[in-house]
Amino acid sequence: MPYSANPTPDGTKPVAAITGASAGIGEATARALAAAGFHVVVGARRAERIESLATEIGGDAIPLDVSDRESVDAFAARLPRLNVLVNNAGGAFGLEPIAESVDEKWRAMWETNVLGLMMMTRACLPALEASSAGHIVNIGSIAGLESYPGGAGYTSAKHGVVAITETLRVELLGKPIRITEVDPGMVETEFSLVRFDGDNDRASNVYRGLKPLTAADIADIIAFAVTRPPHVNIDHLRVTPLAQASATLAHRQ
Ligand code: 8X3
Repeated sequence: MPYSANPTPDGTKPVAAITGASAGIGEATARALAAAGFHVVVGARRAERIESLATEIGGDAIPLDVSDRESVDAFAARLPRLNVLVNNAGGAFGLEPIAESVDEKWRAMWETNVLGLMMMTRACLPALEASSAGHIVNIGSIAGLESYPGGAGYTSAKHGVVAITETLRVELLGKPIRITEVDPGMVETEFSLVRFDGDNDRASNVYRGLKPLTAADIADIIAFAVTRPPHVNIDHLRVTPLAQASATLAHRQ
């Protein structure tokens, strides 16, 4: 990993907080940012997982449910300082057409992907600004740029993330806080297993016959974005496997 965190004025390690860090992109990002010289604070609901990850990378673990305001505020209050916030927590639940929408699944998608991201951002903005070199990285999705059958609960939430990122870009103009959105296509993580409620066959079928991205591929890109010089803002990155041209068009062997 060739990336190196920008130095802080007092020589201490910059702090990065990552939500949804118990697995997948969040976990891989925690490792990548620790390797780049950040002190990493990992948050997720699954406490044992983040505790062992924090021990491994020399960081801290704080239990976090981004859909619960008290949990979000308690997490933010425990951060000593903060340079980078990676809003990664979220996910898709189900693939039903709108005519068969399940209210609880939609509610869960909006609460984690949209409200959770907003509450984390709001709670962390003062510390990010105080750092004089803050950076918010929102993990969106190709589903925030396109729509596909059965995807509306997730695509509408991720379209919301795009709007939030763009709004932050203009609202934060003049403040020392960078804002980046990374929009991955197919990444083989627990994502599809969660979407299909643990159905292994359905989940593995998503990646059948092609080489998907790995969580480490996305973590590498996040590490690149947050280690650019402080005056460089990467607004937006759409990242897919070579074999995926759009949310609905992939080349399979
Ligand atoms: C995951 C990408 O296309 O399954 O964020 O919605 S997709």
